[in-house]
Amino acid sequence: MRTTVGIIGAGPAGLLLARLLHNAGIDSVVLESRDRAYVEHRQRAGILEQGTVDVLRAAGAGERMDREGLRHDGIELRFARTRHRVDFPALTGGRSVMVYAQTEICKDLIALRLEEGGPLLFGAEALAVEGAEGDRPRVPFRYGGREDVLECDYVVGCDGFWGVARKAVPAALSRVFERTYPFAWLGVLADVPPSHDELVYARHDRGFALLSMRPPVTRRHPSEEVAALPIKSFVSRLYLQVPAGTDAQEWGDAEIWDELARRFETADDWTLSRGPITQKSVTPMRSFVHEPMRHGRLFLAGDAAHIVPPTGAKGLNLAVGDVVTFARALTHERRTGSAELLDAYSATCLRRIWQAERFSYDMTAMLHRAPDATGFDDRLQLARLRRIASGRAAETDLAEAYTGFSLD
Ligand code: RFL
Ligand code: PHB
Repeated sequence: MRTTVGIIGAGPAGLLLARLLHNAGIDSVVLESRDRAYVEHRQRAGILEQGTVDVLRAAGAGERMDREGLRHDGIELRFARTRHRVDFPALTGGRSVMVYAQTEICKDLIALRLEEGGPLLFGAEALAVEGAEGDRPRVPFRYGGREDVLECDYVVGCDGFWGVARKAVPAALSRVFERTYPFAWLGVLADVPPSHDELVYARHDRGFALLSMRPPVTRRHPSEEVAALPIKSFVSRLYLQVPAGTDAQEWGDAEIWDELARRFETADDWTLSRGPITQKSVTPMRSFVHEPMRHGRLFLAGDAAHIVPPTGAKGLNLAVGDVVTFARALTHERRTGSAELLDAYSATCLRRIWQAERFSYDMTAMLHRAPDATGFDDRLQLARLRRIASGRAAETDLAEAYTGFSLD
């Protein structure tokens, strides 16, 4: 099999890249090791930066997002039983974010890709990337019990943190910058209207908690007589800081709600609405950057090259930034014959990535309680939060970083 751009992985990075290349008239093949249902239902990100929203719209993949997504103009910081709202448009000259789940972006992009005729192969596992230093990199892969080879002009590794692409960069040329954290997030989905209309990031002596949501799902009424009346079911997405290595099944549903209620408690009459928990999972926290993001004709994009702890809601947005940068660079090369943007790919992406690493680390450190935290650490966290709540400079820094750094 032969193509211009071989894309490994059909997460948001690989799927969006295939769409951007298609729009630019460049052919590609996407190899995805899992099946379609798995990719469409893997619960992950929920917050899109303004720039990500603009890119999806311009790519012709924003129609359902614009219909169903929720525009959010702020977040709430909660600490010492007080609440502080950060107003994004007022602090950033009009920017906001969108609540629209990663699962839905993947569904939209998969549908578009299949409509335009693919190729997008599910159940196709890339085994390696070979010949990245030469003109014809190759990706051997296993599909339907057989082994085949994808021959390409370029390979983009969009295969996430556990993929094979990064391993094709020789160890002598790789530099890894990494931090792991002694805590994780227990995440739940619950069939209950969110208890607040914006996200709540809570710092508490017992640990961090986050209240988020998914856009309401519209279902038909089960009874025939009222079938014409659609029912809106509301979905809350909630997270609790737990020790690293926690098994989600150790936590009973009532215990989760009790702990969330404690950590979100305020001095006013705010209350947490409870409902049936439909999904539970634990996410480890990590900061990770692999430099460089290019080796010859192999380019790394998204989680394959970098990971941020989810406190800054940046992972998916970084993946989008990388593939936009690659698609622009390749289009430029096709139009002008100049490889200057492809040559600058790694440095261009890394500037933005390190800003997001910095922000995600700061948010994590400000809001989580480390197991060995002292009273001094607690006081510093509160001082940081109070500085944001009472000073426009610190608050603007948060609002600018949360709504996203420019892609240019
Ligand atoms: P993905 O989504 O991991 O996709 C990689 C794909 O590659 C496939 N693959 C292979 N295919 C073929 N051959 C192989 N050898 C392969 N090896 C792997 C995999 O099956 C998979 O389909 O990476 P991508 O596309 O770079 O996207 C990155 C995002 O998924 C990730 O950064 C975000 O989900 C992070 N994240 C968040 N990001 C945000 O911007 N906003 C958020 O609010 C946010 N919240 C989150 C998050 C991540 C979380 N978890 C679970 C890590 C919340 C959580 C809880
Ligand atoms: C989510 O809704 O899944 C979410 C929101 C904000 C974050 C992380 C995850 O910082």
